[in-house]
Amino acid sequence: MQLFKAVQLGVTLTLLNLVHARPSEQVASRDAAAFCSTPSLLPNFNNSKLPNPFLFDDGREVKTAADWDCRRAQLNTLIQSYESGALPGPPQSMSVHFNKTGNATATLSITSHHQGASMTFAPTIAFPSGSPPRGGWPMVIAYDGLSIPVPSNIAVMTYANSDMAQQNDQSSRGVGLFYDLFGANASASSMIAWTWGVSRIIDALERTPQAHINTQKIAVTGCSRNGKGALMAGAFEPRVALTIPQESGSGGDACWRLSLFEQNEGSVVQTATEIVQENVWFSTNFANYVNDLSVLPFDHHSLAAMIAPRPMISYENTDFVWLSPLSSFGCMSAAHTVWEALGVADHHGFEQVGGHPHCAWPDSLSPTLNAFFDRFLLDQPNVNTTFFQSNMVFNNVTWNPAQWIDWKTPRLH
Ligand code: MCU
Repeated sequence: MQLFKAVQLGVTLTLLNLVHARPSEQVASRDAAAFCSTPSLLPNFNNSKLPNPFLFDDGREVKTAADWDCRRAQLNTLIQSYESGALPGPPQSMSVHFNKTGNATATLSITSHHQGASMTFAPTIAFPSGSPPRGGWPMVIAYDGLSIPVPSNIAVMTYANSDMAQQNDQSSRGVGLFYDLFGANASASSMIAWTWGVSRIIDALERTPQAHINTQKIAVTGCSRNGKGALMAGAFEPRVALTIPQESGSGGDACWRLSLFEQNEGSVVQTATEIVQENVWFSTNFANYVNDLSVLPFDHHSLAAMIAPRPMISYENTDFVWLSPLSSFGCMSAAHTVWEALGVADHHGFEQVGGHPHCAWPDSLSPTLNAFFDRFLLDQPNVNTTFFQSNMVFNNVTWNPAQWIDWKTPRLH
């Protein structure tokens, strides 16, 4: 665990050309496409509070659920441009081999070919025992291994995301299988490169019926740095049915602006200025904005809200100040307004407790997790999933929603 890792000094931040990204969401008509389009950068944007998720870039209000689909498409473009780097589409061609390696284990070997380059990654699957339900097994994709308990009737895929895009330190920039395919100078940060891999896994499973995985019932999880990644995958890949970031902290379910506030109030938390020096989770371009967060036309409440109305529950640990616990609580409170607006507040959960090591699972949280699995992966629609609570005593820092959230939650349904 490197939670208290010292800030690395003297790192040169290379400023690359701005990316020109496109939304991956499908837009119904040409009119809708124009309505949802956005410049990739908004040079006049300035807001020290959390940006109102219910405003389009030109100031129009988000009024319907369809409007939210458009707003999501705008956020998709903006977040790629400012923060994550560009998320490519599928490769020119892909071949898939499903290999049973034991009674209840298999590998899904995925080879991508793109512009003369090729690359293979092969996540493993552990299957439940017995025969699959109609439609196939639900499945959890676990970034770099599992750190939450998963019910025995859900398959678990282990996805070696750190092989897809390394995340050791600054020397990991452009290193990993993703960059073997797209080139070391691809603007994609490691986190969006991992997202690309999740999308290819789902593509591969969609064309591999003999794997008996239900591609409508796929969850993504990871802890800490991998929790940041799980959140981004849920935000950018609409086929992810359930997103479960665990102790993702700053860069995950925390907001940049709130983490800076928490630091200014005297806590030693991870901030955007630190994170771009520590690792390659975000694009080189993001370093252009970390010293004046007001210019970001989104924050991570917007990233999380891209998941809405699909379900998400995030878990945080109050014992580790570095995770910026107030920021996560405030950020998810702000994101929650979008699920509320869409009439599905119980699709968004947040639990923040202490008393356990980083990325260890306290049994006390299992009922909330099982409820999300039961309802959204195991077809039990009536299970209660209203969970939103924090045990945090925010020391000297005060969470004052009115200071950060200046919007009224509309009704979009
Ligand atoms: C919470 O995730 C990260 C954190 O952002 C880093 O600053 C720290 O070095 O590592 C954490 C982590 O991934 O721990 C396993």
